[in-house]
Parts: sequence; structure tokens; C-alpha cells
Amino acid sequence: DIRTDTGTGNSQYSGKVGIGTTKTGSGYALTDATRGGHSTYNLGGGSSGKGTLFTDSDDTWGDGTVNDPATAGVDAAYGAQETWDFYKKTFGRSGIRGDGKGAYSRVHYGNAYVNAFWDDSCFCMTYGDGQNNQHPLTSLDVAGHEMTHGVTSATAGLNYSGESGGLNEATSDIFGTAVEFYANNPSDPGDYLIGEKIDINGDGTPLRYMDKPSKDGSSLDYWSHRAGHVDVHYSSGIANHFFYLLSEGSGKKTINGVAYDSPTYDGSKVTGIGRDKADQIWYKALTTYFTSTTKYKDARAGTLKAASDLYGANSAEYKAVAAAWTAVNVK
Ligand code: ASN
Ligand code: ZN
Ligand code: CA
Repeated sequence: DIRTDTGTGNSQYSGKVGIGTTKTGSGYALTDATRGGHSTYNLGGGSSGKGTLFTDSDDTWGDGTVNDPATAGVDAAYGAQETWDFYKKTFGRSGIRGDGKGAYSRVHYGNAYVNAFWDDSCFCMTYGDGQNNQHPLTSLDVAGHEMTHGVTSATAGLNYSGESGGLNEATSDIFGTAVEFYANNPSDPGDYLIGEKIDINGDGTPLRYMDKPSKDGSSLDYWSHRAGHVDVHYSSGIANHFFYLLSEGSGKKTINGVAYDSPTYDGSKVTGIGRDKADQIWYKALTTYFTSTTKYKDARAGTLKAASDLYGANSAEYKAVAAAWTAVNVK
């Protein structure tokens, strides 16, 4: 019998947060009964099995630093919670498969492991501790990114290679970013950067930029025949850039104190329709029109159909979708 509860978490990246926990006989467990029973486990440097469920005697979790192993657990649990709530509130989706069932999260994977990943076979996500075990990959946008891989797998099933792989990766960046904006946490305000909290490059720069993906040195800003051949984390740039342009428009803009400058392939000017509408269009396309083999040309067609369904074929939203794809050379 699970008794729902809200504990207090001291996270590394999101400040002090409320987290769903469960009252047990002797204390509390990091199991969120209100969100499908999502549980958070400590691998303690291991790389297999579930690890140990985090428990706590007074329902105040972590000390906000890497010195306390529970801190990364707090960030991971908070990320899963905000991602769950984002999908529920924004799209009416109950969990990754829409069946109300929670996944689980594992933290402290391996030694100084600089990655995080979703795995369909365990229906779980896993986080390394980053460089020198000081920067766990448990920020909100990364958690939203990994959990979204589960959603993509349960819906469009975009193959994780070639152009469909780039669209799969972009879907995770798009909704990982949407989760960050949704959470509206003052310690980690929404931005169009991926991984800005985890210092993955050791110099304070983020992992990826949606306004101009090539700023990372490798990602593609525009479609070209290279799109099907580069790493999926680089071909995702085309759709990330599309999504930024559709949401915010081309040119210079400052949002939550971050300056962006988004170029277009042909020098055209794109006017944004706002992130909320762009989210709805991408989600409808993902869950209705995209398939395992969708490529960029098909993504243009699928998002146009979605925009037509939602806003009408003569709508400003439909026209903006067309303009934003053209601006990233998808015609
Ligand atoms: N962090 C990476 C991702 O989710 C792991 C991978 O390459 N699959 O994309
Ligand atoms: Zn990914
Ligand atoms: Ca971010």
C-alpha cells in the first residue's frame, strides 16, 4: 500500500524542490506514487542492475552538492516529475506510453561517465556523474531529453540512424527544452540551449544550441545531403533550428537573459508563433504522422498536416511552419 507524499529535495541544478516520495514503515522512499510509481535508484558506480532505491528518514533529500549521493537522485526524480507533468498538462498524455505507468531512473552510473541514456528494454533512464564525478548529467533538460526518447519510441518509433535518427534526437531536445520552460524553476530558467547546467565541455558552454546549432562546432544548421550521414546528434540541428525559428522567429532575441541570433538559409525573415503552439504541432506530428522512416522532407509534410489539423490550412501557424522549414532548407 503506497502512501503518497511530497518531500523536500536539495538538488544540484534546480535549487530546493518538492519531490514526490512515499511513506514507508520506517521512513520514506524516492517513489512517486502520483506519477505512475516512478522510482529513483542509486547505482553507486555500478553499471548493471537496478541499484538501490533511495530512502530517507526525514523526507529531506540531498544536500545540494555532489558530496551527498542523494543529490543526483533529487535532480533525476525532479526531472522525471516535471517531464511527467509537462506531458500530462500540455498534451493530456499519462506517462511515456500513455498508460499511466512510470519508468524508473538510475543515477551514479559507472565512474566519471559523461553521458545519460534511455533504454527501452528496462523502460528506464540512466545518468553518469560527468567529468571527475562532479557534474552528474541530471539537469532538467537532459532528463526531459532522455524521457522523451521513451515517448518517441512508444509513438513514431523514429529509427535511430540517418535522417530519422536526427529527428528522433531533435524530438528529445525540443521536449527537453519544453520541460525546462514548463518547470519555470528560477535556478534553471527555460532556454534554447541543451545541457547548459552540466558543464560538459569544461568551459561553461552548453552541449547544443537550438537557435544556431553549428555554434557547437559540429551540428548542422540547414538540410543538405550530409543530413543522413552525420551523427544523429548533429543532424538533429536542422529540426532544432526549425523549432527555434517556428517558436521565436529569426534574428536577434533575448529570452530569460540569454541572447539568441537565429539565421536562415536564404536570408528570409521568419516570424515565430510561440513555443506553446510549436510544441502542439510537433507533438501532433510525432504521434500522428511520423513513422520509423520519416525523413526531413516527410517531417515538413507531417508538421504541415498537424498545423492544418490544429489551426487550419490557411492559418498563420500553417504558413509559419512552411516558412521555418524553408528557412532550414527543407522544401
Ligand atoms: N545522451 C545520448 C542521447 O540521449 C545517449 C545516446 O547517444 N544515445 O542521445
Ligand atoms: Zn538523445
Ligand atoms: Ca536548457
